[in-house]
Amino acid sequence: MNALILAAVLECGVRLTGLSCPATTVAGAISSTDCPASDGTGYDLWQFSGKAGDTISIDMKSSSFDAYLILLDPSDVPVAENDDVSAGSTDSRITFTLPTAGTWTVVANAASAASGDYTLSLSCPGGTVTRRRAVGH
Ligand SMILES: [Ca+2]
Repeated sequence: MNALILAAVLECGVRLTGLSCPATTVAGAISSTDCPASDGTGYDLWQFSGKAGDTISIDMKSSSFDAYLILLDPSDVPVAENDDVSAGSTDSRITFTLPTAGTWTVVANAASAASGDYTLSLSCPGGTVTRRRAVGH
């Protein structure tokens, strides 16, 4: 779906938990019983807690359907979306630097009406070591 039609999504979507930093992979399924978006595509909403300044990566993979990802900020405003990670793949990836801490939501979606299993991975800066790049001013 396009992020422009998210209003209907947020009205009926249950927020799933299980994604967390520094790295998690969850399994899910888009089914015909999901609350559909207005374009007929199914989706799941996955929450995670993010820290300001973290550059996170989200990967959605499916062998059953064409994956589509949207990232919502803590106010449910779409801030990033991706259909295909590369020309040769229908999987999706978002890499994004979180400007604020809070509860972010991943919309795991299909690019067109379809159903099937998928995996969703979250990767955040790991460990307790703070890495800072020196800046020249
Ligand atoms: Ca795709």
